[in-house]
Amino acid sequence: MSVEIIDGTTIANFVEDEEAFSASVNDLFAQLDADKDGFLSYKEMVKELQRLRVMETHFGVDVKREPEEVARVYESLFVQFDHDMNGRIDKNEFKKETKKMLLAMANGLGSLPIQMALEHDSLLLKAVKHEYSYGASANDNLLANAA
Ligand SMILES: [Ca+2]
Ligand SMILES: [Ca+2]
Repeated sequence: MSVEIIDGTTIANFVEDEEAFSASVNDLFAQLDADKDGFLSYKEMVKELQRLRVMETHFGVDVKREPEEVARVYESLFVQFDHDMNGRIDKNEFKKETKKMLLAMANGLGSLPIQMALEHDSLLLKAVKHEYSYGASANDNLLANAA
């Protein structure tokens, strides 16, 4: 876990960098695909949703929910990912929906930076690191131009 400053631009830049974004999403997909069959089952997805604590926190405040309610939300999220409704999520579906969710989050954040506690392997932390490396290479270019 690390605390980072993040804003909408950081996320949007990361998502729009096709190469960096694809690599990160593929990593995450491989991590979640516990039985390595190339698809995410409902069970595999629920694990990730639980890890992200989608339902347990609301702006960092713990909220008690009924188990039935949690299950309903997980199911509706799963269906949202499962575009062709075949009961499993393939890499394309996962990437498309993750992109959509991150862009929605970027829009929500706008240009107002907020402080967020990010897990070490989360996509958002990768977005922050992506910005660092992008900033670093931009500086290199400036130095190269100045020389
Ligand atoms: Ca699987
Ligand atoms: Ca599917």
